[in-house]
Amino acid sequence: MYAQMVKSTGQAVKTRAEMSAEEGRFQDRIDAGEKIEPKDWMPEGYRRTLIRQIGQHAHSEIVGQLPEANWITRAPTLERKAILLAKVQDEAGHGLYLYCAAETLGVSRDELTEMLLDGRMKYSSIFNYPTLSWADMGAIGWLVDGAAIMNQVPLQRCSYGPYSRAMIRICKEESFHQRQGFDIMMKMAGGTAAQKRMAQDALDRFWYPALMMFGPSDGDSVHSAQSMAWKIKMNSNDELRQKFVDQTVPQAEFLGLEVPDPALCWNASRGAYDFSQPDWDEFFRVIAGDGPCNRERIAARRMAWEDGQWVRDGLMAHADKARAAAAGQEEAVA
Ligand code: BYC
Repeated sequence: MYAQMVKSTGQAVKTRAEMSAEEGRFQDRIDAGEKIEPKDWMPEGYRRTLIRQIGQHAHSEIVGQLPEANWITRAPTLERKAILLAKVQDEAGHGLYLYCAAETLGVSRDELTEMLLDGRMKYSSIFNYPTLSWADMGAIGWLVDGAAIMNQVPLQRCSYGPYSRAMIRICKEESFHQRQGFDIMMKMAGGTAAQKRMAQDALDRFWYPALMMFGPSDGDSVHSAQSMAWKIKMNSNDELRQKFVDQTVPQAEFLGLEVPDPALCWNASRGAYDFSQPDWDEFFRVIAGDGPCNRERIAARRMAWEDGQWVRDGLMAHADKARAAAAGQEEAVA
């Protein structure tokens, strides 16, 4: 039933003249900055695009727990372990708010999960890279959560009410995550020579994957034009990538680390850094399922889904019994 919804909506944006009267009124509401709520009329493409984006975002939060969970038992101190555990739990919470937001559009969490497991829905490319050392926990918090915030702060103002409201809480928590990552990097970069090398190695491995999180270059972004017209997306991929680079390079300098890009330099006339693009062939391979950890991540999600089947069955059986008991009581009263 929902196979259609994940099909690309990358068609040309309709002009006013091409819109039906209903579509025109809907676009007026968007242009006026009104929030669209679940029971409001919306074009089918708007609904499908939101399900795709919110669903993929939810999957990213859930799959995103895996690379960090890998380090919970190996965190260097009890304090670091407690902090990392809390962060990973926060990501689970983000996934749940986002699944709830997607459910308001008429898709169930089961359907979304099945689409993730059979490859019809994606999750962020970043989580297909392995976490090889403790410094990677610092790099993920600093760079990955940093990129996530850059992308998600504007989404607090997006046009769909439930998504924008979910973003407000998520962004608050992501800010804490970013700071804890930067704090790990400060400790590592200011530590022994070996610790500093670990921090640099983590930056070397996560820099370009972090830049890929913003999606392909604007010229290759099939959804941007329509999503921006509908305010499902507030900025283009390249705009946010540039903002991220401009914000992060001075932070790397403060840490005494080197961004792994020989072409990186300040462009005074643009008031921004010039930088090298990531390897886009690698990006497209990773999102097509052929990254370093894609198979491992999906296998972990499949195992969790199958292992949890008895819990879902038990809850359904309990709900059926409660419904039958309530119906029996009503009959007795009548
Ligand atoms: N990874 O037309 P485009 C987090 C796909 S943070 C995988 O530009 P769109 C977290 C795209 O889906 C990460 N796929 O697409 C942080 C499309 O394929 P489909 C999650 C990607 O949607 C820390 C195709 O490429 N954040 O969760 O306009 C700890 C063409 O791209 C990626 C969000 O999801 C990618 N990096 O723009 C724990 C934020 N980039 O769908 C967790 C909300 C592109 O046609 N999402 N693709 O098969 C967005 O803002 C937008 O969806 C994107 C992509 C900017 C990501």
